[in-house]
Amino acid sequence: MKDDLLRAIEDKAAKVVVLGLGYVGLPVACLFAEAGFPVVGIRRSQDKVDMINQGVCPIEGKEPGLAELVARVVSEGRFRATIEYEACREAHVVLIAVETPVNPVTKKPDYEALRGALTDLGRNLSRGTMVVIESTIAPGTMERVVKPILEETSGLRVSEDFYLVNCPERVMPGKLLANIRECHRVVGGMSPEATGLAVKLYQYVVQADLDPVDCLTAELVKTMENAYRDVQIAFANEMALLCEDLGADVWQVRELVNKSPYRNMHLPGAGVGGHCIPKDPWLLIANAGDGFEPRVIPTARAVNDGMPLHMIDLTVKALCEAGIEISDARVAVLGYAYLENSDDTRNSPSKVLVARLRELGAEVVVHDPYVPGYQGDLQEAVQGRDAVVLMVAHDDYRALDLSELRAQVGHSVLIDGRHIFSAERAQAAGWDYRGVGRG
Ligand code: SAJ
Repeated sequence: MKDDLLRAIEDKAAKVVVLGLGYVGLPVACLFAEAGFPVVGIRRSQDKVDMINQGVCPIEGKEPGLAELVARVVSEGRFRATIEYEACREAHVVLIAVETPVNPVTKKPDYEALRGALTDLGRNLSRGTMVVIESTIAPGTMERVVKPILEETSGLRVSEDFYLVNCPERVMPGKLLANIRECHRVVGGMSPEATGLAVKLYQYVVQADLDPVDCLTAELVKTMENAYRDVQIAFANEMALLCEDLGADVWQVRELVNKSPYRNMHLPGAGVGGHCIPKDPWLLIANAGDGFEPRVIPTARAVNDGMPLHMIDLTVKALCEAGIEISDARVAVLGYAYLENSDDTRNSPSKVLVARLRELGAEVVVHDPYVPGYQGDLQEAVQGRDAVVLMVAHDDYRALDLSELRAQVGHSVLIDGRHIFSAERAQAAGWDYRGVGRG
């Protein structure tokens, strides 16, 4: 079994099927097709499948090279999409790249999409196939969820009849293709044979390290690397709140702290959004038993989730000092994406801020040069406003003429959630400037 698969991989004859053609699955499918493998992508929505089969990339936003690559591999007949799982029957390799969100209330993994993909695959799984989970999953999921579903629905035994591997993706919006090619990856097989076969396969698209490990280690690496970042950001945010309380400037303190060797204090800000940092810490601790009490991870999440609400506090306080009740205020929010110079709004802190401002009765206008629906004229957006709240460090906002902007607004409250304006310059331009981390 192993020799057949190894030969198929080495000859690039291995039929590769990718389940889930989103921002993870589509790029990796195209890269394997570009490498010379015959690739079939499976996605549940027929309209997206039709788009792809016409050589059109359904992913929004700036993804250098992706649209061209989709068009090329489709036109060369190396890649096609379908909604039919039967394509898995002839597959040598099946990559699974479906979403794995966490329940917003329980913070437990929501594996509905993963279970669905595994069940449909299991019914079409042939002996000798290698199954690779690229989705981010809680440590222990391969053993407790993936393996049982595949064995039960296929009647096959893992490591005897088919190979099973966890090879977590490290994609980033805006760098989907580059990250797949250039980021190191862990390759965690259910057996050393599986790990070896997966390393052999991924060498055709990954130009960085492919580190062979076991499944649990692979699951831990991916979720821990993002939890690490979340905790680092939470520390910076807590220091911002401390400096505000003590009347100091966290930005000056941070710069000097980072002059100390081996320090890398992250950036405080208006909140932590995106498709992975807010989610992966919860996946990391999801399967921990009673013997483990998570404290740092939940606390860091609470600190970061609290930052949009802190922006509300800064805004309400400043307006109150100007004699304006929040329920009567007219507020302009600059930035709706979760990240600078991006159109991605997943888990954006701005969503929390805007909803809360409206709950408090404020009349809110949102502007964002990247997000469809919010791209109007900035000067108009701030016209007559009592407060301007900066949530995202888009380059467009960094370049703003604060004097010109001041002339547009009614009252002069400016809340800087990303430290992109100089307090001195803002005050010189007539703004009542308040910034995260500036007491
Ligand atoms: N943020 C801060 N302070 C910081 C850094 C980020 O408040 O110092 C905020 C951002 O504004 C954003 C959120 O956190 O709202 C996430 O920002 P991010 O830079 O982590 O960007 P992401 O979410 O795209 O994270 C991805 C992750 N990559 C993968 O999952 C493969 C993350 O692991 C990377 O570290 C990150 O990109 C990166 O380094 O750019």
